[in-house]
Amino acid sequence: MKVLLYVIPGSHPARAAELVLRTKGIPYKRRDLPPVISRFVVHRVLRFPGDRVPAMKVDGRRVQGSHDVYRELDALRPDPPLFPSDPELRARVEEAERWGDEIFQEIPRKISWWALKRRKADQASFLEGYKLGLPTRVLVATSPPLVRMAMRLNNSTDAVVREQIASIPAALDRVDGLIAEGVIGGEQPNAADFQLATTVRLLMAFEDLAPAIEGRPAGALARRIAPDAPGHVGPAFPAEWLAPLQAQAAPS
Ligand SMILES: N[C@@H](CCC(=O)N[C@@H](CS)C(=O)NCC(=O)O)C(=O)O
Repeated sequence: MKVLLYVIPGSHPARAAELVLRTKGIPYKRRDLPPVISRFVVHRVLRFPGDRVPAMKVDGRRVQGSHDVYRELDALRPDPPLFPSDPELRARVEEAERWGDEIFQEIPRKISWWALKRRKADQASFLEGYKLGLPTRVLVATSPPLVRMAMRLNNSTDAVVREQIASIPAALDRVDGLIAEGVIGGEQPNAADFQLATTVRLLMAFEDLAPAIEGRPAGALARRIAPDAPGHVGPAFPAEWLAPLQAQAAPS
């Protein structure tokens, strides 16, 4: 069986797909693509139905999007399973996974382009370990048009980024709640663990956000599931945008 996984550097759902492949012990090859250009390559050149990563070929068969990738990998190698056998718990895991896929994932996606535009040198930290065919310093030096385009494609406006940051405390509460209820955080990670922990892990790459996450169950889970995530972004956001996080972190 030949598995090819298409990713872009720093992509949290792509990282999650890779972690699932490793957990299941499925041999795979990774193909690294530059962001934005990846959309054209994935859809037009590689002929996937959509234009995003994770995208995967299994013996030439195309599977795209974390939802479908997880289920494909679970069918290919059922052990260890990505979903609990108890139907009620499975439904809760699937609900958490869907929230991660559709809502929670968007937070770091939208804020990262905004921050990396302002902290150009930090882009290099996301490229570690990826092969894009050009030296990192060349990729970083030539990044501005790509970053501007990524901001447009992801709607990373000031207002949206501020709103996304303000939504982080409630999102982390939800992750902590899922851990407390035993939906995620068990000994054997399930689909929602991979989906949510990789998003929390990417948020922890931001110096502005890490203090509000470290020390929470969500932070510990993220470090356990995705210990070696690349990326580091120094202070980037205006203090007033971060106020909702500080309000929550402060002792009552
Ligand atoms: N919810 C989808 C999201 C896929 C997605 O948006 N992937 C991003 C990377 S995190 C992408 O392909 N972006 C291309 C780009 O920004 O140019 C999933 O988990 O599969």
